[in-house]
Amino acid sequence: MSDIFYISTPIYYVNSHPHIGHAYTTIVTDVLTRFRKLFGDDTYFLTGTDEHGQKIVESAAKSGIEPQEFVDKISQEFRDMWPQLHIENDQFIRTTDPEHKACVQQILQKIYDQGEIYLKEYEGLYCVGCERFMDESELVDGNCPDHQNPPQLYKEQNYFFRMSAYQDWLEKELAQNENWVYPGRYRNELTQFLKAPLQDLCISRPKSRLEWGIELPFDKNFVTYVWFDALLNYASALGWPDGEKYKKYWPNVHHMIGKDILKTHGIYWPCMLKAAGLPVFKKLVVHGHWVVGGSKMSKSLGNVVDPLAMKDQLGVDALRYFLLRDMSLGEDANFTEELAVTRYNGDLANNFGNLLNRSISMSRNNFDGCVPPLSEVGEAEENLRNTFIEGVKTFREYILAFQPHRALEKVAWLSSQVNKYIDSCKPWSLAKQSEDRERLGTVLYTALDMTRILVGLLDPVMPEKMSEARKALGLGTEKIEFDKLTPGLLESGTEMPEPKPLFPKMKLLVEEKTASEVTQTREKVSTTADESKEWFAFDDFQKMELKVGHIKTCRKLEKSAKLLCSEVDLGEGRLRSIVSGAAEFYTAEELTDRRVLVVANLKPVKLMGEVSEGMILFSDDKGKLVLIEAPDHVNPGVTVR
Ligand code: ME8
Repeated sequence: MSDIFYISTPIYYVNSHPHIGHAYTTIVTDVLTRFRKLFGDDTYFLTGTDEHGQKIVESAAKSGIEPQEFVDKISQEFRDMWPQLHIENDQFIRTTDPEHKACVQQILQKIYDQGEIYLKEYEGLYCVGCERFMDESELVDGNCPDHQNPPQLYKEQNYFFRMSAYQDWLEKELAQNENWVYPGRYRNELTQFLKAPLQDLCISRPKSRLEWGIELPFDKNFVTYVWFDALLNYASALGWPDGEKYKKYWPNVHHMIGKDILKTHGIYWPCMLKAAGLPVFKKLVVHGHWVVGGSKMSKSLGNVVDPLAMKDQLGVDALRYFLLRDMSLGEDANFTEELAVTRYNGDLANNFGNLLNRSISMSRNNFDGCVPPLSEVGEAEENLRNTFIEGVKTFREYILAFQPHRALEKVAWLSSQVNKYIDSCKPWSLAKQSEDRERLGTVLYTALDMTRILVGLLDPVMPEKMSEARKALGLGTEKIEFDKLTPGLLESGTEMPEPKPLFPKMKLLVEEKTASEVTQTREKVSTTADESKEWFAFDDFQKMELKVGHIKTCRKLEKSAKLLCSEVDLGEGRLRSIVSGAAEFYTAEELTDRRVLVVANLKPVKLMGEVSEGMILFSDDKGKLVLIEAPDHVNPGVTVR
């Protein structure tokens, strides 16, 4: 039976134009939806725009037009952009849609009738950028840290939702459900936040100050607070309470969001759902931010990346690939054109594109333009086939675990394995001897067949390019079903048209440094070494044994809030037990199956009763630990230098 998979993006504010951050969230959601479809699930993908609130009114005023005309225009920009990025959402919701407004009013009335909304005089500091009241402790030098300006002081009567009443319930939900929020460290952030008493939530704005919003059904003098309105889009879009889509897809809801809106989705939203009597969503998936050249994207810095300009430069599918491959979902990532081009050349042009091109060309040249016959299969073919069977399985697990970056790393590795196989079998030499013809056919068939599997795995990420790749392999335009992504299913004798390079090499925009420039820089560094620092010699460094390890299993140490104990394969024929202080940042499940760097010759110690025989390396950013990973294709036990 197929699973139900409903996934949403945030609905984006229409106070500014779509940028690469919005594009990333929507592309990653699109890719995950396409994969789930490929796996046979019944999917529904929602995105849209958030159109009420003070900041929209201010932006409309700056443009000199009425709010309605303004939101129509910018919402249309988002709507028009998505197909250009090969995004296939099932629905695009706007919070100015009449059906959404009716739903918000119905839910407000329901909660009001239960006595969970009350009126009170309130004084507070309001940040228009965040569209929320802020606590003084959140400010930095009197400014909102995200928007760099001071919040405004408001003293007014407002309606409040008794959110505080849900604190205990929410704490329990978070504690009981390890997988509710992914990655686990965002769950820890929420748990941490709940250590302070939860305040009731102000859910109205007086019309005397703001008219642009959904009127409260129980008081005409107020409109609804924009976040209370916006969050409900996830249910209103499906036709809550009795729409067919609602009945089918709720509560199999997965919300994909950026880390900036963790609090509204991880605290406000579950409390609102609980109060309204709706089952709570299934999973909150939180990704990090793209930073540009090391800085946060912002209009004032002039570094906001336009997805359409990037698409024109890289091509849509290569842009989608880069965004998914280079951001470890959950972490921040750097966006530069150079990184994008380097990734393109490395993974797409030199690795996969080259594989596709050379397998087709050699087969066409030697077998009348067709897929060659497969003869006797040897050890090399058996090994490659098994690697692919295992690889496809792992790939699927990564997708189901919301780790598309790891899935794509796997594909790049599989592709390089086929290239290595071709290099070691040397079909160009086999082609010279007529007695090697059968062997030549087997090698080229195997290369083409594995390439076909890679095309199937890459299809949800690069739909247009993979449609071209299928044509190049003579497969026609139909997508390859997931259960056909197994070796041996390519038909010998299939005609293949003359290949055109799918990913022609791209020029780096910034010239690479020449070898002599690099050396000069090194020399400079060595002469400017800080004398006051305590340096140690290279020989000392060599005393340390650094190795690649593969975490086979991991568990939390019950007696400790901070410690995790991993069983690590270091290629020694046994597993080492290593304790790390990372439980605040990673769950045991998240660390399992990672390739890591290990200090292998640390003297064993006992920590909380567990022997620890080494140290797993993390970067430590002011106390925040981030795992340092080795690529999947490096074997356990390999030395790190
Ligand atoms: O917050 N990197 O809308 P918004 C990655 N309307 N993703 C980014 C990003 C970056 N640098 N910048 C933005 C709102 N995003 C509310 C949401 S939902 C009920 C209401 C993405 O236009 C990321 O998904 O400010 C982030 O959470 C979202 O855009 C914020 O979009």
